[in-house]
Amino acid sequence: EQLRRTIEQMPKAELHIHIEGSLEPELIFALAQRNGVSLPYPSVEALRQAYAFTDLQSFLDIYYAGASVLLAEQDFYDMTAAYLARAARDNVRHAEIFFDPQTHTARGVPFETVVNGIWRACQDGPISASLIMCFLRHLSEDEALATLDESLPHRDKILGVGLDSSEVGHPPEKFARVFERARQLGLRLVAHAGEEGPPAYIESALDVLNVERIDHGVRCLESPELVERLVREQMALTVCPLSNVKLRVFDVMGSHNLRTLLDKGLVATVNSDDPAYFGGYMNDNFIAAFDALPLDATHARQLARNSFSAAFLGPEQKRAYL
Ligand code: ES4
Ligand code: ZN
Repeated sequence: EQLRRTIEQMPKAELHIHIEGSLEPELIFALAQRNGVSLPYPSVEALRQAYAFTDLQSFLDIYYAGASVLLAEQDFYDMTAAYLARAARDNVRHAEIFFDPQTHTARGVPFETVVNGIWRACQDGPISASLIMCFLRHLSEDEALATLDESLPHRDKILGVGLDSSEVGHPPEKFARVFERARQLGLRLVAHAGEEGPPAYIESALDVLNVERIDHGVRCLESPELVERLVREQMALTVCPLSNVKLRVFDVMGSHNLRTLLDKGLVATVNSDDPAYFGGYMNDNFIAAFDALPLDATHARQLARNSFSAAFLGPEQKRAYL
């Protein structure tokens, strides 16, 4: 109906997309064949059937297995080009793309192969895009610091740093030094917090890491004091509705707190997280949430507006969208 067309046609920014999570099963199989990598699944259908997650860790195990087919710079280019073309169809005009260099350097793929392939696709792409390098929080801070050092020759290609992978047991404090170093280098700062982890992780991401946006952050509602602060500071939350249901952060979409976040004045945005694994891209996330929750066209426009106000764009580019 009309609401659906409004959602589809609105210009929007995507601020929470893991590029490795955009790798569709068909492309995983094509790259496996091209690179002579053998997969533990006989077919595209069998791989897709393995996408039955019970929590974040059960997803991450399959996500890291899928990424194992990425070896050459062209593989990273093709993956990124496919995402950008798909996002453009959803009227995404700007994307701030996460990548996980340690997932690849640990397998012997050079850092420059990863960043150059992704970056070149962004240069060639149909929409504006920039790169946020994420540290894997299940690894040590020393390994994150080594990754930051490896990125320095590519400083001009990287807008910021983030923190992803297994949240519980790996609080933001573990990465205080590497985020301080990144801040001194002029990198923008974000972190996943309050997806599976408690509100205290959101607070330490703000107080210890000095992040400028919170990725997910949906568990903030468990702390009224934290909500008051996030509203006061107009701190954006990059919410990922389909991801939250697939990883059982919420049992069903009808239980998602997106409407409540907006009602409280929080700067929530809608994003796809790992679209190839969670059942949809940007507009699919909007439509799934809007079908299940009491949200109307005013909320849709607010979410699109929030996506540009929270984007790391220059004031003149922002004004063009706001
Ligand atoms: C992720 Cl949904 C999510 N959470 C944490 N780390 C991730 N990496 C890719 N997707
Ligand atoms: Zn994420």
